[in-house]
Amino acid sequence: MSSEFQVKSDPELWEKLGMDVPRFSGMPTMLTNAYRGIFLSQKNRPEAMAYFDTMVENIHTGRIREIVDAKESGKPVIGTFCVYVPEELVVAAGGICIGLCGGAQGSIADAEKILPRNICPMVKSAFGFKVGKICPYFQVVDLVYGETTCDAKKKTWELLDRYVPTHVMEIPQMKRERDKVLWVEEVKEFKTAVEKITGNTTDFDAIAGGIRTINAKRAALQRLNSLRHHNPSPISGKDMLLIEQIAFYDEPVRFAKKVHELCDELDRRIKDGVAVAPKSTPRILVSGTPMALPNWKLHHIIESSGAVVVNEESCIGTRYYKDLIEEGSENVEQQLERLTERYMKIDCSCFTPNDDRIDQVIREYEESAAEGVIDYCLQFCHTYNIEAVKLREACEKRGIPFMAIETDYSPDDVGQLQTRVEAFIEQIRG
Ligand code: BJ8
Repeated sequence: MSSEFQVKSDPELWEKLGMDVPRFSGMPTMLTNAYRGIFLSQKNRPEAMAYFDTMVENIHTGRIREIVDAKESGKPVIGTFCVYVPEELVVAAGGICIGLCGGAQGSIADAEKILPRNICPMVKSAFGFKVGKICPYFQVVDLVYGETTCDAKKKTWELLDRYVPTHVMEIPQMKRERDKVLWVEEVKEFKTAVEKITGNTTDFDAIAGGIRTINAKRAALQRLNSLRHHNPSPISGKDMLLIEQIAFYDEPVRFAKKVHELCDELDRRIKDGVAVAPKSTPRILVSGTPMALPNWKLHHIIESSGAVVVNEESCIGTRYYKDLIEEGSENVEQQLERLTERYMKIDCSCFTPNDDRIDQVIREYEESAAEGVIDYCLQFCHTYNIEAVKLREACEKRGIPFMAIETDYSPDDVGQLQTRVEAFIEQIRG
């Protein structure tokens, strides 16, 4: 596939979406080269990865066309930046939900013309995509729904609203009974906003359908993650991360089906002893801040240094799919309560206290038979950075090798990170 792989272009479509076409036209070649080097150079990939390769080839064309067609048939598109915004309700209302977090260095300079430099690269990258008109997903959304998780995000939404209608969901910072009361109210307000834009009422059956669809997507990812925990690993960490990223822009029913097809292949691989690395390969759990497309920097460093990533404790990872919504509610009120309860289990460091997350990392470490933890923190993300102190203590107490990394999207520190990661892997090898 490597030589034929080509990220596709569609200047006519991009023009129609109001993009900066001359500037964006170099992007497919850049992405093609990066993808060939990082993904297609891997040995012994599962054959079912072909679907996800195709999703990357069509990332700026085929998938966008599908979304535009759906829009034209009356399905509005809602963009989100956080796994606290309930996509079940978008699906219930007949809309399309797209994750808009930015993982590229290329849009940072656009953002820095307006935003301060010393804020999280994920926020800058997303904002830069919109102001530079260099992301077809941002161009296609009807509205975006932000949240009040971290300071960088919640203040950026005020500015983003100048470019695209931006609603904000208040996410409490604690998880007491009274916070749950507020949270359920916020979920109801979100439901109303989604209904308004879609023009559809989300009744009991529609919500039940939305919950079933997204539960099925999360369950497929759970199955995949538990298969990839097998030692020796039947799939690389890079491929797993890619699938976790695609989960935020693919059509959910098709995506779940393709994930199950991959799982069936991994089942066979495990039975036949087929793996991407020998059993003796050091196994790393990566925890921390999310890695939005096309941020493959740390995984590529780890896996080209002779280790394999066996788990992502991240919102583009297990935090997104570890919990399902209990089905079988009797009325809409109960559906929304159960939905909120599920969302309240997400253990983002924006909450205080957040000790559940520390326990969760240790649990995932054990389940994935990992041999070391690399905690990944995007620059200027204070909550994850400070929470790394507790995570380090918990790991050290159990004798788990631990390393914290703080970085951004620039390639400048790759050499230095590579040296540190190699030393960490040597420490695991003993
Ligand atoms: S639930 S992790 S998706 S807020 S990394 S922008 S917190 S400064 S992404 Fe997140 Fe929701 Fe939490 Fe997950 Fe701010 Fe930190 Fe940047 Fe972050």
